Amino acid sequence: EQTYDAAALEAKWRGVWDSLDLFRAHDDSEKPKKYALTMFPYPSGDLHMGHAEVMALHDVIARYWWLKGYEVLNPMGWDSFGLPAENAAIRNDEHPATYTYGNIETQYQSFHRYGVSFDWSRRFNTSDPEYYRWTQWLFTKFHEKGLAYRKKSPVNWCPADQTVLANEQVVDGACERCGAEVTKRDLTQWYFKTTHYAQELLDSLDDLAPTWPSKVVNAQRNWIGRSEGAHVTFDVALDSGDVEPVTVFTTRPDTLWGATFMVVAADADLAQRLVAADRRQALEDYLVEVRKASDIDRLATDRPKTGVDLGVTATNPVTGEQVPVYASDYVLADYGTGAIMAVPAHDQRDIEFAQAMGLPVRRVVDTGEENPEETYVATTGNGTYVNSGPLDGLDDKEAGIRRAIEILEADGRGTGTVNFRLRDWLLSRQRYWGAPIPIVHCPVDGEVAVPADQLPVVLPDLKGAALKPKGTSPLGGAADWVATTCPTCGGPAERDTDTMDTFVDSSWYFFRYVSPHDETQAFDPALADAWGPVDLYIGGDEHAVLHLLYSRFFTKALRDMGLVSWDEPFSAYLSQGKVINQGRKMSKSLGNGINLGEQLAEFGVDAVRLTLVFASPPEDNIDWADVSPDGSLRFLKRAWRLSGDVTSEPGVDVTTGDLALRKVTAKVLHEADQLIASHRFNVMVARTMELVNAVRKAIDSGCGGADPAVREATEAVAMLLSLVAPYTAEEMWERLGHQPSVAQVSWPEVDEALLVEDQVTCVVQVKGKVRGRLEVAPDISEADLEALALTDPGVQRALEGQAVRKVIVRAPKLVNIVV
Ligand code: ANZ
Repeated sequence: EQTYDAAALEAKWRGVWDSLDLFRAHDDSEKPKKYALTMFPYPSGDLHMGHAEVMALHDVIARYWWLKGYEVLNPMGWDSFGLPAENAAIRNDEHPATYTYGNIETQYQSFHRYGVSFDWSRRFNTSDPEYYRWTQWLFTKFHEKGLAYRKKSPVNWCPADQTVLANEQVVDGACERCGAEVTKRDLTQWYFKTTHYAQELLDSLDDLAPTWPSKVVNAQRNWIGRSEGAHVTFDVALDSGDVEPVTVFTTRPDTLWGATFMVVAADADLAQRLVAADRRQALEDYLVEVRKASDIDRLATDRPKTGVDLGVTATNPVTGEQVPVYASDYVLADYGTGAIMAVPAHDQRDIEFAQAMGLPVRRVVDTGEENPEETYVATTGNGTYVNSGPLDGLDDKEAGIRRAIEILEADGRGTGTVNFRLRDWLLSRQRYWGAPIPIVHCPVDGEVAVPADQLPVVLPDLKGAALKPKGTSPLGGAADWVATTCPTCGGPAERDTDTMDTFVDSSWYFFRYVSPHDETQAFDPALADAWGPVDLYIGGDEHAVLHLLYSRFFTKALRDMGLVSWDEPFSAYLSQGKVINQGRKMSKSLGNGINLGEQLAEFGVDAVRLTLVFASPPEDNIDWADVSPDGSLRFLKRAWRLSGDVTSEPGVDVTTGDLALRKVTAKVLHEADQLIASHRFNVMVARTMELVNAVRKAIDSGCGGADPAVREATEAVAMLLSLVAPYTAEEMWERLGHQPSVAQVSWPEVDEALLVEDQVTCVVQVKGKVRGRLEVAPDISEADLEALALTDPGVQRALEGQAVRKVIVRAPKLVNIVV
């Protein structure tokens, strides 16, 4: 009698699988194609429990598709540029590549051991020159189309890390990484024009909504942030005597009659242009404070309102009134036009500002609530317009907005417009370990893109202290590298010294997988059409907005360049929960981390994978304190033992087998299809466990190991288990007398006849006496059962034409007729 030894199975089958080259995706296959993708890892350290979870879930789908007869593209690689490698290099006085490629090798070994069905022949790293050459090429294409451009703008700046931070990296005014107080800096930076696709990125979300999690769709909708409203122009009388027209964006042009002052963003150029000479110093003093706050702080409603009177007035275009103009930090420089008309009666932030500064409040919509002029609480709902000239008496907000826009458009003081919250993507970084921006700055020709045949622009070899942040890009220190010639005129020129945000690398990697070794193009358009778009993408919540939105933007841009025919990259998206421990996120400080390597050593790959898939629906968190890898291991042994108890030969005629067991097998296989389609992998595992119990019972107490139904059921167990516990499944398959690999079998067609449920007997009573018995399906509906009962001959006789008063139906077992 053999024993189950997880480590031995792993060692045995890994080698066999490698030699069989099971999961290579063939471009020329006749089979229908599927593209399964899971987010590629960042190479910091070894794989952890989070990776283990997502890979286990992802592999269920990929392996299932193979069994269902698809040619499956299931690639893997590394997102290998980025800051941690650079910081480690500075610490250890080495090259970032040392850290990066060392960790990649470690992670590769772990993936390999973990038995995920990746096509390793397509592996690449985004930091390989063979890859970033094409990242750079795409940048030049975007540049050519006007989708990549430079502009000077205030950016969040961490004085300690000496780098630009994205808004999301600023928490309570401090750097997310080091805690230093973040300031603002004006820098010339590269941007991708994501806003060009704002409307389309929003519209396509409707198509994705059925197959993407609603929280991701909603997060993207909010991020894109479409608002309908109007641009309204106020004339501001400057103290120089000139008049400067200032346009505001408002979603409530209907409240213009209540606009009692104007506010401009304190840190916008506009404030500098408008401010009266005797208020300039006050503005400068105020700005020192403003630069310390993050946008998120600035928009917070509970923040005390502060600001500066700019000493000039504006003309309200509908009332003709002169209203004061203020600068404040609650108005953002880069949203709308950076200036607002303040309607304190109906906007809470405006009324708080009015209260703080002693400015007038005028109600123009009577909502029936207490008057904001007295309460200093803004009313924002629908109501009847008052004090609003031509709008007076109207009582519908939408009608009011329409009317106001008509009035403004009639005399050229405003227009209806749509505004988006989405900003262009700031993609340049003053760091070393990224793809260099392939632009040459020439005194004659200006910004010149490096031609395709001169790509890649290879990173100069810098390491250790040369990488230390100093506020300018480390690439600037490589004088020989910076000095170059202009591709257009051949004269002396300088290379751009910024590198690209690593999100650029990951915005197109799923294209590269279709032809990863192509040296002539970024990807083969025909193969992209053949394989793409990705049928199911699995990844974490933290990428709900940035990575997923950037990838969508890239896809639309590439479509418009004629490089691909699809316009959304990921047809379906599944966001998996986290692995936590004892109710808390795993962390060093809590000391509750679970080490993947130790779990694998103790329970084996299959038991860990099974535990992760079985624990919960994929979207939910898994608390490692609540699961039992030990129980998973016991189950795997139980399943494995079945394969030793089957005594019939492979290929035996199963139709002569025990009918009851055959029905259980058919039902489990049938349900598994539906469960996998709806991503309820945990229930699929539960059904597999039920099947194992049924076979065990059949062997021990009924038909015995020779019954063909026992073989049929055990083979089904091996096949189902191959989705989650491939080593055990492969061993079972061999013990059942088959050649490897179970990963290559065809999912059996289920005989419909076996799915028909057995009938149950229903008793029909008339006036409390049994008058009939019906053989019905166990899931018969109450209505069907009632109709059937009333037409039963015995029941008809008992009724003798009496009127039925009531029928009480307890499907499927009882019908009681009252006359
Ligand atoms: C007057 C008004 C009256 C407004 C009212 C609202 C209510 P969303 O929906 O988020 O697009 N606003 C415009 N630009 C701004 C900026 N740069 N910083 C801060 N606030 C700004 O919000 C649009 C509304 O936010 C605009 O409509 C404007 O205030 C304000 F009863 O204009 B409203």
